[in-house]
Amino acid sequence: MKLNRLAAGLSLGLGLACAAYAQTTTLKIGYATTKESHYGVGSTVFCDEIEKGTQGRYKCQHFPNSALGGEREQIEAVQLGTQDLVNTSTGPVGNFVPEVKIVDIPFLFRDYDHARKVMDGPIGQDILAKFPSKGIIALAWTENGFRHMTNSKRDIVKPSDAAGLKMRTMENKVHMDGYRTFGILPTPMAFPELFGALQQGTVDGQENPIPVILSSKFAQVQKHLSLTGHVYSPALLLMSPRVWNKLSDADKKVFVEAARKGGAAQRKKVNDDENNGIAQLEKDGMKVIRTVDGAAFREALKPAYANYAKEFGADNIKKITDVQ
Ligand code: EAX
Repeated sequence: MKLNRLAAGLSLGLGLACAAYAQTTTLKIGYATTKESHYGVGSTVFCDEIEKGTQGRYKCQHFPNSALGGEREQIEAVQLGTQDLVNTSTGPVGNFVPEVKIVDIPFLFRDYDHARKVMDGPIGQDILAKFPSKGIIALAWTENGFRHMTNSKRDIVKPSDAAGLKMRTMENKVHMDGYRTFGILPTPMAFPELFGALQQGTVDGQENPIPVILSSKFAQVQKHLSLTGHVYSPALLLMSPRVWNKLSDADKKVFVEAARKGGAAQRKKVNDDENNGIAQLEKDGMKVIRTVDGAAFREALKPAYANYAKEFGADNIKKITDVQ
């Protein structure tokens, strides 16, 4: 009798332990840069929030430093369902969801406030709604930051200084078409190959936000940094529909809210890096050009803008630039 009770107790305990175990789903989240970088900070807040909000039923395993591949590969994996989450720049996203391309236009946004207001407002939210029909769930906008040029050859103040430089770009046609008007020779390449390409001199330069230049230690392989801020680089927390479709409505709300909080934390880290990181890069040996001739770059871009207007609609571009 006693033994029976013990056995029953044991099996009950084991059953509960199994149930608790079975209830925890670990989601794979990937991103391009380190766990300490803006992507890592945003992803960590997101993951902490889903764990709290689902009482531990969901948690994450982080794959920083492009461990799961370049951003295009990770988005494909999310679409296929072999990866659960990716915190990615919009770089390759327009190849999956064409409606995203408009926010990749150079010199579209005046500053961070403008960009964030558009992303969080009806225009940005309408873009997020385009993802499910392409087999991807867009939980929220996060952020990569305004992009600046670095190179190993010379100071860039105006477009003629950039002319002739072989620059790695993202796999993004909107960027490449714009940068050609600066005279740059754009070379599209996945991010994981970039450090080696800079080191070996396969390309002269690249362009990325301060948090990426810092966390990827580009100061080791690039001498010149020009604060061109020539394009805003939005980012997104994307999720596989395979996981999303299993969530209850309440859990879906938890995930979306968590992604928004993650995005806010990521933006704060971008701000911090913009404020403190440039001095750090100077200490690391970079020569920083703060007096970039923005007007000359905008002027150079005019022919590309005519094409953007054709492709995206001048009205749609104006709707974005009009946001105050
Ligand atoms: O998203 O590819 C790039 O240059 C991106 O800015 C980087 O991977 C972070």
